[in-house]
This record gives sequence, C-alpha cells and structure tokens, in this order.
Amino acid sequence: MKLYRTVSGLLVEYERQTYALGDADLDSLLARDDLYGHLLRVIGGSPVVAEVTGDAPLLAPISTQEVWAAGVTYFRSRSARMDESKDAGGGTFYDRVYSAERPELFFKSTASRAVGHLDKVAVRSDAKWSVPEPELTLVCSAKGKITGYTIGNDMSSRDIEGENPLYLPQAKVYHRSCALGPAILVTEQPLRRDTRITLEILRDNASVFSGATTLDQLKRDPQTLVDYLFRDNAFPTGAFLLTGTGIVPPDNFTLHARDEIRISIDQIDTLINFVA
Ligand code: DO4
Ligand code: MG
Repeated sequence: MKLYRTVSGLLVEYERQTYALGDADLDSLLARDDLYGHLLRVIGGSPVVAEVTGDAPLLAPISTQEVWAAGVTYFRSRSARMDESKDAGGGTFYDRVYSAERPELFFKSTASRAVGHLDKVAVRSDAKWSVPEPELTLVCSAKGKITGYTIGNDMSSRDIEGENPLYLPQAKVYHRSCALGPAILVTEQPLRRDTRITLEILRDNASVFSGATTLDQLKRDPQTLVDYLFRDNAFPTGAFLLTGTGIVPPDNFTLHARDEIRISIDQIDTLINFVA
C-alpha cells in the first residue's frame, strides 16, 4: 500500500486502485502505530479516483515531522568519510563509529527544507564538492514503530564535512538539502535484505554516474537505529529516519546545476530530482 501527498490531498494506492482520503491529516496518520490497518479501514469508505498524479503534483510526504539521518552505516560510507577527512585527522572517528554500539545520528531536515518528487534539490553556494546520498528512509510512529518506508536523498557537501567534522550540520542542513518520496510504502513487513537501492545521475540526458547496493550491506538493524533516535526524545507526530548511504560517487565527481538524480528502491519507487 502506498500513501501519496498531493496538492489536492492524500491518496492511497492499494491493489491497483487509488483512493482519495479527503482532508485526512498526515500528522495524525503518521503518529499511529497501526497505520496499515487504519488505512485499510479508511479506504473502505473512500472514493476511488482515477490515478495518483493526474493534474495533482506530488509533494514530499511529510508534515510537521523532523527528519533525522544515520551516518557511516555502510562500509562504503566509512571509507569515503575517512578519505575525505584525512587532512583533518578524521581517520579514526569514522572508523570507530562504524563499529561502535551507538550509531551516528544527526538532525537532517524540517519539512520546510525538504522537497518532493520532481522538485529541485540544491547544492550549497560555498561548497565545491556536492553529492546526493540515496538512503532508505524509515517512517516512524510517535511511539517509535516503523510503519513504512520512503526514499530519501541526504544531499551533502563533502568538502565542508571533510574539512572538519564539526561542520557536519552546515554540510547537511540547508535549503532544499533533503528530498523525500515519491510515496510512503506502508507495510507491516520488514523489507527484504536483498532489497536493491540504485542511484543514477544524468547530465544532459547522459548517465554520468550509476551505482547500486543492497540492504544486506546496511550494518545496523533499522529498528535499533529508531530505538536510539527515540531514546530520551519525543516525536509526537512521528519522525523520518534516513539510514545512511552505501553508494558514493568517485572523489572527482561533483553535482552540476540541472543534473537529474534518480534514486530507486525495490518495492518503493523511483525518486527523481533536479539540481537547482
Ligand atoms: O558522518 C557523516 C555523514 C555520513 C552520512 O551521511 C552517511 O553515511 O550517509
Ligand atoms: Mg547520509
């Protein structure tokens, strides 16, 4: 079952039919532990509509939730972070956090900084080395239960985070630095470990980078990441948690204006964004 947010309201796609949820409130839905069962009941009494997009563009499927992110959860990210920070003495702390019991978790975005499918993401004007980070994103209820999944892009300024780890918030949190969508896959089942995540970057319609990983390369258990996030913290309308990147373009690659970023995750969809 997929939950979409459009300019004309929330839609649910279930067994090839699309249902309009009218003025249903995304905050109260995402707070729920029983999102899947609740939506099944709601669509029983909702009108069927023609299709998801039509003339109603998709918006990021977020309301008042905070977006957080985990870092250095794939071996590929550990190596990339160690390389980019080698002149700043970064060798040991990324290595240590990769194998530590406590994960790296950082604040990533508010809804106001996040964009949806087909919208523009941005690179910082003071960064020289910018990349997308394609990440499985957990949709968490107010009590910290994983009720769904979406696709997240943790846009990052690698030169800024590499210069000094204390610059991480500037490398990660800025206007249009996060993309989410196109939809939330609402399910009670965990995703399979062989779920594929792919990234393709197009420039003038030609591919300039493509890469792939699978969820079995994710070193952390998703629910454990959520448990750390919710420890001594309150998320009354739920939260989004990006789970880290396992795909890193080569060190000589940086995004250009108008590049097209395509991130696909099996079962969820493909999230497409353009660089502003
Ligand atoms: O530690 C810096 C951030 C790492 C990150 O965003 C990732 O691994 O995805
Ligand atoms: Mg990341």
